[in-house]
Amino acid sequence: MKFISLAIAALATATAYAADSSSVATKATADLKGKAGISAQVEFSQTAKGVSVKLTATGLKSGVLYPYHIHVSPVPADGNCTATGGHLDPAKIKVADKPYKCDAKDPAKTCELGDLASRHGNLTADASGKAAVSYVDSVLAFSGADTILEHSVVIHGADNARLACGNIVVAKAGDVSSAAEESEASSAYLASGAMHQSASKEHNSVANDVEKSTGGASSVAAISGIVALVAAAFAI
Ligand SMILES: [Cu+2]
Repeated sequence: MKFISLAIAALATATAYAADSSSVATKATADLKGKAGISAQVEFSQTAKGVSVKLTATGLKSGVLYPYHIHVSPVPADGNCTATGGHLDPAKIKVADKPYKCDAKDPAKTCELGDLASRHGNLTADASGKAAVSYVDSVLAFSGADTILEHSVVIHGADNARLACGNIVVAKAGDVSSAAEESEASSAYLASGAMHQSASKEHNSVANDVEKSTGGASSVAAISGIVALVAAAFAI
């Protein structure tokens, strides 16, 4: 019974595959811009251990620490980063009457959900002003109270000024390389190169995801595998 409803959900989603796959999204991107000359791209993708985050930024100054977070509100059309509000914190970890100290070893209880910098370190640039970070975060999600969708990413300067921001949007098929490829890639730059692979390669990536899901990955991955299969069937 459960399988049938899953299959129906997958069919319904596959029908609307190109238009809106947000109900079972497992990949998202954010394109950050700002007036300070800093730009950044972030890829989020669901893995069995959490959400993989890959960020590359340019236009930074080396020797400066740049905090960055997921903020509650989307960036408006005018690009005003201040309008993104505060950090994403659905569990209300940062209450006014206690000092906030994010312990990366206990993120669910001590860290604002959006406080990526406190869990994974501030961004720092090389001599050419580039930064690249890649990690799997155990508390971010693609659905439910802890979803990252419909929110935004903001990079701050050392003075906390908001230097660049962009919305987290569901990735179209092929925008983000598969989790399997990501874990094998030796650097974020390699991974971003893999983003621009051919259509036939993308189908291989989908096959990898399905294999993973049958190997006992989360139900989200399983649903995405079914959707991918059905979508592939539609494409043929
Ligand atoms: Cu912030």
